[in-house]
Amino acid sequence: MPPSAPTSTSTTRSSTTTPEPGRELIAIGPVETHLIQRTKKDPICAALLDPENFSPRQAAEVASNAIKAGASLVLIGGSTLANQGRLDAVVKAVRNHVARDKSQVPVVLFPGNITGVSRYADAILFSSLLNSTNPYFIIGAQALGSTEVFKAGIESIPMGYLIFGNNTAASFIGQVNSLPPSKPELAVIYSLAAKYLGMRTLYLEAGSGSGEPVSPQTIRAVRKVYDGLLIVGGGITTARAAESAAENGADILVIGNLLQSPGFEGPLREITKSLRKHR
Ligand code: 1GP
Repeated sequence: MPPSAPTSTSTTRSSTTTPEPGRELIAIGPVETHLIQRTKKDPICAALLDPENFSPRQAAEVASNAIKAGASLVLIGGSTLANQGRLDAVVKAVRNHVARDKSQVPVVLFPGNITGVSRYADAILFSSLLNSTNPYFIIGAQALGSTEVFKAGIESIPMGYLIFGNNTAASFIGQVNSLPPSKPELAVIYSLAAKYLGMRTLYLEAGSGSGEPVSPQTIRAVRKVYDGLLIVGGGITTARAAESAAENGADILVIGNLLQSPGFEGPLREITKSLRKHR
């Protein structure tokens, strides 16, 4: 966890509120504060590791190399993760490695289900899949997983999650009423709903390995109405695609699939370099 990150009780990036004594707002934790501060400077790249694809040792090595290539956040999770023990082992290995490297990069859970909680992480993206057709993915899994998060005492970052397009594991497993990539106005109304529900983070997801990343038009339209942390992922493998998402308002670009290719460090470095000139 970044030791320098101060704790804060402000509700959004653009407003500060002083709560009445005894009626404190839900505090924004150190990881979220760090991400907000960090992305004010530049958009950042998050390395996403699916424990289904890596052994704990491999995951630690890939995370370490991704950080050396400029990734500023490590996300761990996946749509089909069934083995919570495996998740724990991967998170622990990555966390230890990151701590040894003294890189101060947060290791954050990106759960697809109740199996996605690990007490070894710095924080969890506590998300609701807003365009699922199944209430389980909107609030059921969250209720079932909440006790584990509470017991673990890990920081929770409230997040709206929106899935675009079809033919990806995320859209299939999440049983989504998929947002049409060519209709940014539909993404806008969901983003406004997320904002009014108090979700301080929003993830626009095209799905891992998608041939069609979230469009620049959609990112731009959402950015106009949503002032929280904006995460974009799915199918981003080039500096050009990352730059386009950053230019249109993304704060965090998530890279997953690319990390499974040997020699990913080169293209990843190009991606992270391309993000440095966008604020
Ligand atoms: C998937 O958005 C992430 O949840 C990352 O997608 O694996 O295509 O990089 P990729």
